[in-house]
Amino acid sequence: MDLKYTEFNDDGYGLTVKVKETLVHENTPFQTVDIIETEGLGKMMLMDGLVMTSEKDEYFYHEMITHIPMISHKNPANILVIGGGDGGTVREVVKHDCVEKVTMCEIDGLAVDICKKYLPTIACELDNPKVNVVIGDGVEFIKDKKNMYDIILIDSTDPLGPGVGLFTEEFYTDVKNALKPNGIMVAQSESPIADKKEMKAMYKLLNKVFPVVKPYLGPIPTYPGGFWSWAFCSNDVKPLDYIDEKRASSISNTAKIYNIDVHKACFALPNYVKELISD
Ligand code: AG3
Repeated sequence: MDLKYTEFNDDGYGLTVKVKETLVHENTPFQTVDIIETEGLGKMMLMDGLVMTSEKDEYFYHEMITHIPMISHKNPANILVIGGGDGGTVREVVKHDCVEKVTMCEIDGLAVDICKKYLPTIACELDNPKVNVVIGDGVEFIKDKKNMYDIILIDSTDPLGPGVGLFTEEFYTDVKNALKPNGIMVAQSESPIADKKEMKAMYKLLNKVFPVVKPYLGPIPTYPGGFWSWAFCSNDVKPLDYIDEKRASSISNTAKIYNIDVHKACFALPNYVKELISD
């Protein structure tokens, strides 16, 4: 039989992958987690039926969410990842030698265990001694953290299910207060092709909270629309104010996506996206 999986977007089209077999189908207390063995993309992880990551194309997302803010900071030492239970973002963060501590706060402990077992090339740094995995709700975790982190990365699902609380003005305000001076938050901010409504709503809230809010863009073959955005937010740092050239070149030596040209270019926005994110 010819098995296929399609994630449709709201406009009724989507990406289809050929599936060899389903390895995991688990209802955790928070969501459904699937691991499917695909024909061309290795293992793929779905949450509530939405594509989160695949072995063959995960770097498009994980390099962009991580290295753009990390290299825009002079000395990122204390890092917080909210969500990101597959570990891909943490794996990229620890590539920066200046990092002293990474805390990953993920709500779904079972999802982390599944990723460790089935996606070892992605989850491989979760046991690194610099990494502290907290299983809990990021919305609660951040509340009493003040002036603590150099970089905060919001590696969330879509604004649905357990991810909803990570798209509110209250949460963004707590994140802002948890940043140190010169700190940067980057949050995944949906597809400028498939999720225009969600993006507009998210940037409206971010603009209320942070003095600096700039989207950046990149391709992701397996996400809706094939094209994705991240929000670069800060109290005091503008994108491209600073690029740590030494770390940028050492990271780009082994990266598949990241280099200084990509870093500089990703903040260029098509006209309709500029319009979408302005109030
Ligand atoms: N975070 C998921 C981004 C949202 C994807 N949305 C979708 N497929 N509808 C990525 C998790 C990777 N660490």
